[in-house]
Amino acid sequence: MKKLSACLLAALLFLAACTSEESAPEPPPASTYKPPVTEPYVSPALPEEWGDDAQNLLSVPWTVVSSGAAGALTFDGERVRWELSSPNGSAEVEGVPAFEDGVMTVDGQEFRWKTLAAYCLLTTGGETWRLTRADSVDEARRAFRLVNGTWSGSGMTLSFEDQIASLSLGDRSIQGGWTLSNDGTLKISSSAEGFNLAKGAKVKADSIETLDFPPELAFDGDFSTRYSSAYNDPVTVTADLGKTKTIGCAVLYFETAYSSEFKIEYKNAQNQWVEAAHVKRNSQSGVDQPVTVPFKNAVEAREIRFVGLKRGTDWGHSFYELELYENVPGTAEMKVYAEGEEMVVLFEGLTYRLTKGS
Ligand SMILES: [Ca+2]
Repeated sequence: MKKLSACLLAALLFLAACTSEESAPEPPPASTYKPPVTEPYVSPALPEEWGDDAQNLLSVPWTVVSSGAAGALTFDGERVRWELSSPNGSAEVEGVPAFEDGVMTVDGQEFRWKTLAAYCLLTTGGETWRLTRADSVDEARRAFRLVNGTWSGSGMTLSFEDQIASLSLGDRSIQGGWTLSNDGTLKISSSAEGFNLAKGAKVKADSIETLDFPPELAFDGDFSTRYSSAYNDPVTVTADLGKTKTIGCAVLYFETAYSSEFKIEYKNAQNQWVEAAHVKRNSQSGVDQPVTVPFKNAVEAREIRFVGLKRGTDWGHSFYELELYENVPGTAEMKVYAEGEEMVVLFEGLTYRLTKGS
């Protein structure tokens, strides 16, 4: 998988619609696809005493997408059904579930799980399976065939490896976590969970408001804790990532005390601080409106610093989190469905027919 620089990727994704026809001399035909009409999935009511944990696990059906295996975890409002078929054999467990201490027991078998944005890691019978949401088991089974391995054709390559999907089209590419909904919408997001390179960095600041707001609170992955500077300009927050990483973008989640002008700098191989981005903003932005800062070029660096040049309010510079990513977060959305042995992809108004294998 070729990785483009962050800016190039951002620009290409943004300009996708205008450039795709020029870069592909013989484009695939325009789409005439109509998504299948399916009944919306109605999640069963769960007993209140089961709590949020059960809600996360049983309010949608899940299908197994671990490679080499097929299966599903479903709940009909009363009974849980776990079906699995893998090279090591098959299993079927069904019964009324019981929950205790984060463990679900069905017919004597224990299930432990961790639900992420689009996935569930389910451990049972001594093995862990990767599951993805599906709004009906039939759809899930059909989708299961599509979300494994590498598919290519018509200048497009689409591959699924572990929890990461990669789309490559001409000289554009995007890589990240993915979701597949029951109408066949496949969404790839390049800011996948767990890819924030700044989390847990060693940090220091030349200014803090009080000891309640030290800079490490902007690197702890917790959106309820924050850094805040004293009420002055400029301020500097320096993060040491522990080792050199490729960084193409920062994402800041400001508090009410936002910065109206700031720079992100990195330390180059000659130990000089170099500007990666310089941002001037007019409007306030809270924790629910992250500020994405693409770097001019992706950089290789171990140390990164935030330089708050101008405060947006009379208070200091304050943010809940400063995240760093290799790529500019972005999404690519397409329709996919199976037709015989082919995967048909509808993307930017064009139809691509892919076959399995690279
Ligand atoms: Ca925080």
